Amino acid sequence: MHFLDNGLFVGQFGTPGRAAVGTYPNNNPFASTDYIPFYQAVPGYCGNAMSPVVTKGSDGETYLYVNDEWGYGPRRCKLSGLQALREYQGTGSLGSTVTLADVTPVAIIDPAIKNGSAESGAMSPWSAFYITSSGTPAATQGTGVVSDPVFAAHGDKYFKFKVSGDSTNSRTQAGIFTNISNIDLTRGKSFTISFQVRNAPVNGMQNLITMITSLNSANGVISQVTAPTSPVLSTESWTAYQCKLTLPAAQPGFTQLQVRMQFYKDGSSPASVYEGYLDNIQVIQRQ
Ligand SMILES: [Ca+2]
Repeated sequence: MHFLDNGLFVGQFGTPGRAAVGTYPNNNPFASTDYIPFYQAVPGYCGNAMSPVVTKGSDGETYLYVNDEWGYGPRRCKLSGLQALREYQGTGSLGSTVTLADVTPVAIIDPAIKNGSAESGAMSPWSAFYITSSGTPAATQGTGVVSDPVFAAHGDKYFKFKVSGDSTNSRTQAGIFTNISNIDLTRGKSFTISFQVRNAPVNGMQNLITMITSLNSANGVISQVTAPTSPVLSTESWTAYQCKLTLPAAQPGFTQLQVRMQFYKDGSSPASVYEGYLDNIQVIQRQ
């Protein structure tokens, strides 16, 4: 069975074991004579599946890879047409006409949109920025894209953030941002942001701030929301992190959305250069 993230039942597939192999000849599933048919490979049938992984294919379809303790090992199920699912929502008083609006979640950043996985090999459409508490620019400013298929969390490339410390031993920051226009806020003011993050083994960052800002036509800030909790920065491996940011209801003069990912290090030394790594940024707009 599969569901939308709001709990709505979408569909089900598969073959029950008994339907797959017919009735138990001895009416005893634990007798060896009844046990044997389970070792046949039956389409749609997996027994005791414990490690499902869902992924999106290059054809846009959704695939489920799942183990099968009973039979023939891992298998793949294709969930055809999931990308065509739409959610419609509307409100109205009893007896009135309710007009439904499409509120299907919209991907606005992912590996194929806005270079969310750095796979283009360049920063665009992201821009790097650096901030120090003292206001004196950091001597080293070296954020960019690194190609290393072995190290990258997704694909072959990742974003590497690099900045030297603040001249007064306070906070230094290195971040990237991108501005996105053509966002229809009637489709939702909440944004689910997911990414994979990793810290440098020596002179790592302290943490990462995730920020969504709505802007007007003069690039003035209408509102700004940041992640409520901080991701774990591990030097040993990539950590997958997800948060949901919701803009306030009133968005007067809204023209574009800014997504910002910002590493920082407190108590930094101007003699040190700090590094952190980011990959597989995905932002989904939703109700
Ligand atoms: Ca990548």
